[in-house]
Amino acid sequence: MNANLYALFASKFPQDREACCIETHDGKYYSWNDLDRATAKIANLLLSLGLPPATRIAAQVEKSPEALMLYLATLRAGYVYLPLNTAYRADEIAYFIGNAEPAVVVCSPHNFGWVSQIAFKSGARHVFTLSEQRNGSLLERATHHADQCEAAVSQPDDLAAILYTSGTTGRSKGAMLSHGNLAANAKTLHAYWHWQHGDVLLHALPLFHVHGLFVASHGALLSGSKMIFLPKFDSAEVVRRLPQATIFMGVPTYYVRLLTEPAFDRAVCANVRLFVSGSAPLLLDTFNDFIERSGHTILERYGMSETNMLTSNPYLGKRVGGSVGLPLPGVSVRVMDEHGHACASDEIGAIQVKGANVFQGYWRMPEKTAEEFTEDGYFITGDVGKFDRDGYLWIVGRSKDLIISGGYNVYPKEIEAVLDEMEGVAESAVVGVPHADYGEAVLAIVVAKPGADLSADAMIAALKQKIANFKVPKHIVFVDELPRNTMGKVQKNILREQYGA
Ligand code: MLC
Ligand code: AMP
Repeated sequence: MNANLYALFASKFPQDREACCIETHDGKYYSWNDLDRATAKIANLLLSLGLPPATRIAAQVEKSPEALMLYLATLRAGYVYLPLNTAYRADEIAYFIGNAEPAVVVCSPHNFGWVSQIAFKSGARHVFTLSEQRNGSLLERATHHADQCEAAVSQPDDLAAILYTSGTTGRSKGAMLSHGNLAANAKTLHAYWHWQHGDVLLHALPLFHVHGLFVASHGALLSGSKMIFLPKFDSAEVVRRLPQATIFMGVPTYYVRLLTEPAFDRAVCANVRLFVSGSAPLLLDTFNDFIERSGHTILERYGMSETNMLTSNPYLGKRVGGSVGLPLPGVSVRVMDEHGHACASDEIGAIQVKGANVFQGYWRMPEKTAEEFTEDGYFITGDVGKFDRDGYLWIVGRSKDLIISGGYNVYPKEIEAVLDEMEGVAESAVVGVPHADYGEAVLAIVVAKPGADLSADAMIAALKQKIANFKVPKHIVFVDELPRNTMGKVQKNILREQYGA
């Protein structure tokens, strides 16, 4: 049997292929036939390039139906999709492209100059452009290709996508996800969240992370449901569109912002059957305020780039605020103490997971991959938590040094390295502090070199040229020295306490 993920989706398209598959914020309609034909054309264009199997197709493009089609076409042609956050700057893109060595890079027309330079230098053979307004060389070239294309024959372990993510240390690592990994999770969530034909997904998430690209889109594709595509999250626009939707998904910041909209009330949500939150902790206050305002209990779930979704509060049973719910069917989740024994209920330990959803390893990093798995094949998530007596999982912290700001991951080490290279900086420490809107915000604590005259504003402006905006510290504090323990390690807990407010 063909394990190709596109073939799976195509087998679930609704009978009425002229029905609406995607509606955009500015009133464009795409039918299932449109989706099928356009992905065939793009897949045929990719196939015409004579690329070897498992070639990476990298994309740093604004959100649009065509951006989703590029992903689906890559699957259909049997290549490997590498989505990149649109906020990334030149140094970041150079790292990902240099590391993944894609043969094809697709970028926004206005970034063509610098992206193509990086791409060709790294050995890419083709650079296409795609704008959110449906133009650019990708579609111009694809137009000349046939609108039918048999999905490539894929094995379950064949790679479908590489997502760059965290790393407890050092630079980002490419998590390799196979057709089998993605299909297993998509099918599980389809059943667990009761996706059905006739659902309408209000899609406001970006298309370059697990949440928006896989969890949200795969659910709609597997159930033949329509998506309403917003180019980005805008709380007023979501309130305007929610009456037409049955499902909405977002990071906690989306829910915090929806609650600030005066027009957000029960009537707006009358048609919605499911609100899903994930990617970062949902505060209990937000969970409770949302029930009061909308009459809906948000379903919180937990996942990672390396694993897709791991746990979920139940669709029909009790949704517990503050908990990430129960292990999904087919996913084994355990909490282990430092001696490698399973923790008892309510005992805190390391969260480890196993299942058909768990990735194939980090791209070209076999040692790193080996380090992150236990001898009996469990992936060590780097999250710390506990199971309660009812079997619900609670995440209480992270053993990895990671800040999650508005659902985006920021690695303190990466920001510290950039800060430490700046003129006049002796050393720095970057921590996450509570933030009402983003959940956590990035704060930098900097020690200046003797005689250096540093300005926080100038440093922030300089950082914005070098790294993605969401990684740039919201504040920089100057100190004479950083607190250290007897081993000489910076005590970040002290900094978090001191500057958290
Ligand atoms: C934007 N900015 C952020 C930010 N997003 N700063 C910190 N954290 C963020 N998340 C910057 C902007 O660049 C801008 O900088 C300034 O903050 C104000 O912008 P904004 O108008 O507030 O930003 P906005 O465009 O509204 O974006 C905020 C957001 C967005 C929350 C809507 O970040 C978002 O959509 N986040 C979702 C991320 C996501 O999909 N995560 C899923 C990961 S998958 P300046 O300097 O220009 O003013 C995963 C696995 C799983 O984790 O389990 O799901
Ligand atoms: P990423 O590597 O971007 O996929 O981020 C995955 C990380 O996000 C996980 O390891 C968790 O730390 C965090 N995360 C995802 N969902 C939740 C959630 N519901 N609650 C708390 N943390 C979450």
